[in-house]
Amino acid sequence: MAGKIFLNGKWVDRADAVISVFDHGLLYGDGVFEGIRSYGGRIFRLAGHIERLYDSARAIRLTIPYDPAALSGHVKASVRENALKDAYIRLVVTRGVGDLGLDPDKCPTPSVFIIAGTIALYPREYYEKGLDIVTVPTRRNVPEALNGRIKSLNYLNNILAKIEGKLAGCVEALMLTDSGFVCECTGDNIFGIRHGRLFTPPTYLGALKGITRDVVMGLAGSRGLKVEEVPFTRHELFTAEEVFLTGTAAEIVPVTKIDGRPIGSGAPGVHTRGLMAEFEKLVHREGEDAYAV
Ligand code: PXG
Repeated sequence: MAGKIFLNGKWVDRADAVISVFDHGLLYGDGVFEGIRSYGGRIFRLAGHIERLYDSARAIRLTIPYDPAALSGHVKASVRENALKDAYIRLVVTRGVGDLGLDPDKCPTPSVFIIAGTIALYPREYYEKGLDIVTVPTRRNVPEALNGRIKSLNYLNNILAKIEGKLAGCVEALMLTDSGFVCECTGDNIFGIRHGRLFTPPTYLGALKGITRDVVMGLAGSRGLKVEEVPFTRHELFTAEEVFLTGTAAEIVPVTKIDGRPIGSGAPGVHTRGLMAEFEKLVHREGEDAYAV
């Protein structure tokens, strides 16, 4: 086949992978997406990502013009087309081309594209020493305005927080809810550990229901940790024994300082390191083989 990027049913070269300036994904951020990884040619939690994409689309009344099985097939093909083993896959569905008004009903055909590339891994140092993060002034969108469970193309809320975090010299930023509870980071979920409890904000506060978050909650039991989804404030993080972030790109990354307060001993904790090791094993054991057709 000629190309490497899936665009509306065709495989095209990078240079030909172009979208109209009238696409509402660009004009209004009207669309949904997933960031997916493959390890050794196996796509990790593909079914979970596909399900979340269809849920996001349903919530914004966007009809994806493929059934989930066909779309999963195209995601697998994107890995093969690019002869990749360890890949980062971006799957995007936009409202499609319309006019210069908001009305989504003027967009007859959604645009669908899949980019499979190599993953830019975070520096090793982040995993060995842990991240220093900061709470930023920009609050997470209130779910009543734009539910964080919808993985939409509207990332300006997160980008503003990212800018503020970087201005403060940090690679990740902690976002609070409107009422001051811990919500999540700009592209990662957050967890704390204390007295055998693993706690993370409930998604109803506006956090994304992360795929990696779900995996970690599943692994916690084997380490004797009791999982709790509860609202909490920064104080619970400052006084936690361990804190870490989860995301498809970051996987599990320890946090060792928040707003100038060292977390626990100031080094990645025993449970965090244990979960990182379990996660590493799991991603190589599980996953749908992109090359089995
Ligand atoms: N919260 C938010 C707001 C996210 O965007 C996660 C949590 C983690 O979810 P998963 O399902 O990946 O465990 C995300 C992840 C990036 C990047 O470059 C990350 C995400 C999206 C786009 C880019 O780090 N989403």
